[in-house]
Amino acid sequence: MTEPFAARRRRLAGIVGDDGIAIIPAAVEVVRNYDVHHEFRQDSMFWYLTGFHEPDAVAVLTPGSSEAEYTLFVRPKDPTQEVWTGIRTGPEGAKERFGADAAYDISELEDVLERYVIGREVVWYRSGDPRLDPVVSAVIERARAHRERFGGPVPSTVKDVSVPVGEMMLYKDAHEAEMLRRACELSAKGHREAMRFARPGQYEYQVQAALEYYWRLAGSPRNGYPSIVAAGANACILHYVENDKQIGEGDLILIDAAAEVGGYSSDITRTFPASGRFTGPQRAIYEVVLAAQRRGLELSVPGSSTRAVHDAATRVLVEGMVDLGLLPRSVEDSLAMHHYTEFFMHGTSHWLGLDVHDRGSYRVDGKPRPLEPGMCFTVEPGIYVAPDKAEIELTLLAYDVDEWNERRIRLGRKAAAALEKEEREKAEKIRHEVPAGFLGIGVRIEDDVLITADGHENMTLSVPKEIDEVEALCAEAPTLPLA
Ligand SMILES: [Mn+2]
Repeated sequence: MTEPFAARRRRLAGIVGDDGIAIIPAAVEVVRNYDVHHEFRQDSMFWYLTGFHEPDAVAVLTPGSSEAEYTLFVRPKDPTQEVWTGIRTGPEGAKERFGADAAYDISELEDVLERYVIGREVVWYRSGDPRLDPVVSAVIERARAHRERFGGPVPSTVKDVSVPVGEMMLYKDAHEAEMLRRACELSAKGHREAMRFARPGQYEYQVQAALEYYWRLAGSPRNGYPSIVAAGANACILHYVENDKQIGEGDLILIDAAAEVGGYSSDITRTFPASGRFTGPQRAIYEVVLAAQRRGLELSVPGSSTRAVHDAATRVLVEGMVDLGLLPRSVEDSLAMHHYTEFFMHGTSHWLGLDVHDRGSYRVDGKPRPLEPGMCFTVEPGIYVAPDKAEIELTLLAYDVDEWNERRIRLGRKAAAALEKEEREKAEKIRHEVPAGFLGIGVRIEDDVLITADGHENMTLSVPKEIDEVEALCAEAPTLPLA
């Protein structure tokens, strides 16, 4: 299967043009401990353009070149090494099976690049790769020296190639939509089994095993990101991945976990009671988060924006927080003074694709980016009442996030932070007692949507989230044997 990759390279080549060259590195292997590497995961942008799965590779596009418009640099064939670490494609294979016009041993990269950049004015490269940065700099430097002697154009500009590729990646093609759908459906199956399987007394990692068993069995080789299985107050730690605590009788279990299919990740969060029944306070918080999530989904339509989704979901959360006594002031004050960040401290949405937090800009021309068909993102409001929030201090200072962001650009990050601190210190503070029954409750509900011509497709709808449906599924017998 080389066609979707070739089509993407043609589009990027159109942007790079005959006076440019694009250099895109693969991911590198990372040492975990002596003689052992972390599980290898290909760089998403490199994969998007090449479909090539090995580390230590570089893709180069030179549009209009008579020699080769697409070149892959790869690890050489090496029978001794291959016995230890697996079959390598090698340069010949890169041409035959991955559509490269030319392919070289990665050790020839600098020599060949030196030839390739001559006559090209723009180098499309995202700096930050510690192996490749010095190579690209050296090659540009030598091209300048070459021009002084022989004349001709010189690479005078370096542009971030991840900007145009990020724009491309934002609009999912039919193949990508299908992969995402499959990742979502398969991930959903694991979540449904987790609701059946989990019960008090188990360890969080045992529930994790049930989820991941399903994914592997259903054909996903790997998780999209480290699974979060958080019981009780652990749910208030946003990126909790220890997953090693015992599940208590009255705990809610928050699971934020999903599998990858064809490199594409789903991203699902559900929160359900270990005992199978929500308590009163858990139900109260859950209903607020669910209402906020529904509101966010309503706004997940063409012409809207992830900002509009966030603002609308946040308002519903704040109405609930004020109603439940989590916050003392009016809804308008709590919004303007951002008091809700005590309990809701993250965004509602992020792009989703090959990366669980996919590339692509959230704003264009200084404004929230309008949603368009093919865009894929999450809708995931939450409320987290950490156990140490029995009494909170709130600052009576209204501010506009956009204004503060603008100030950060104008003054610089450090000066803006100092000013912010000063304003906060000057402002009046109040103390508020949080109703004790809510302490230690954390709830997040997250679905994945794909924007369509007239609305959206919710790809993770098959995991229940209505309270009675969640309780009904928790009451079902697990299909996996309990420990
Ligand atoms: Mn997410």
